[in-house]
Amino acid sequence: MNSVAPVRTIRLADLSPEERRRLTHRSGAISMDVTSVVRQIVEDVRQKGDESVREYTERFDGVKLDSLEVPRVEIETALDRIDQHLAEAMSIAASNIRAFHSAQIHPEPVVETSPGVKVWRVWRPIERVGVYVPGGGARYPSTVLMHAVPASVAGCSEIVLCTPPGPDGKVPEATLAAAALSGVTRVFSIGGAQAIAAMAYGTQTIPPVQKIFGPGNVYVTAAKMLVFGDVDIDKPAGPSELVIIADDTADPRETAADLIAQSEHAPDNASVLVTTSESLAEAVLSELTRQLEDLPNRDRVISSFRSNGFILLVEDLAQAVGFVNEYAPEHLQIVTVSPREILEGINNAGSIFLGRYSPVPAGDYAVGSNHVLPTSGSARTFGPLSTEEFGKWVQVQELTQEGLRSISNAVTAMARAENLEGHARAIEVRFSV
Ligand code: HSO
Ligand code: ZN
Repeated sequence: MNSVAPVRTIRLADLSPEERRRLTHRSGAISMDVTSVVRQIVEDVRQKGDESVREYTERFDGVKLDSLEVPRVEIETALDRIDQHLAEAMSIAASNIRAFHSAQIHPEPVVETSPGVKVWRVWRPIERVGVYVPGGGARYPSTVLMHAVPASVAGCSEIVLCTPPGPDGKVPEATLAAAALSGVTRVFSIGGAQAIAAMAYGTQTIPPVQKIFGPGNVYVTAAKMLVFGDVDIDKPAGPSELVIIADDTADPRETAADLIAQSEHAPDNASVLVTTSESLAEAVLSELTRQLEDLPNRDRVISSFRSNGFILLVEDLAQAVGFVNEYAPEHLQIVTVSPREILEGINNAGSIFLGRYSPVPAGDYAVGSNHVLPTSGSARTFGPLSTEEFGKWVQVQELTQEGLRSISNAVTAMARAENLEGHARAIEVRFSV
């Protein structure tokens, strides 16, 4: 091949510790400039409500909205107006997402820590949640499903969706259809930092929510960070990432297609192949060049490959596992002789796809697993979006007189050691005559 390689190839053994650190480090930091612009928007919306939301929508989205809210009837009829194949696809996806997310909350056992001392937890939903879904070039009805289905499974009573209006002032029909399928209660055609502020503080028409979810550009993310504290937020989403661990049993065509798929979301995505096989690496490079030729999103992929993509040659699969744990990818695909064996060693990854028939795009849409995942290395400490995040456990304790008596000395001794005489007396008063 005489064309330039679409991604660089690196040999792990050649890297200095510093180079290795740079390769695994991604930053989620937001610049001060963005934060100061967003602070103004958030303050304006907080003080002036709808009027300010309208002004910013006109300025940033270029549309003058009559009504910020999409009428209920438009949401309810959207499924009939979209292509029926798409409607069917979305309802399959929604039902698989519902099945998987319904299995995430189990009633917990009542634990009797001593005779007569019972403690347990009950699950309670967050009452009002907000979901932000980006617009612009990207249309993500799948992201509506990934948030709103778990929210409705959790039992949230108000699920508000905000998404920017298109140039015609409208929300895409497929987004409305996804809202209808997943139990969204109200849809507003507003976007950006102004939408986040509106959901955080409420306006004349937009109800305030208690937790805001959903991906967005840096302005949306900065707004979420600013309102955090007044409301809860999910984890900030960075550029999408995939690491594939492959040995010489992997198919180069499939591997190249998977790397390309993950890099077509935006020009800063990361697709990484970690392999023990030099011949696979070479074959993947020529496949990439070939498959990119007629890809509609080719420019984004090329730019992602240039900035964050690479092929890493390792000596054995143990080295591959070590590297993945350092990198902590959002998505990990394992295409080796025994993927489940490799799985045992993986500690840090958001969502793991085992074997050649488990490509990431299947999970993006229809497996039922969640596609909202920890990025930028946050898979070291966080997991995927789940039903749990739309509610909370509440702790309950119930003691009998004998139960309380049996632990009373433990309580009073510790209370007095902490100089909290009132605590001790609140126990003793129940046993004095
Ligand atoms: N791969 C993206 C999710 C997505 N893919 C949405 C298609 N639509 C981040 O996990
Ligand atoms: Zn995707």
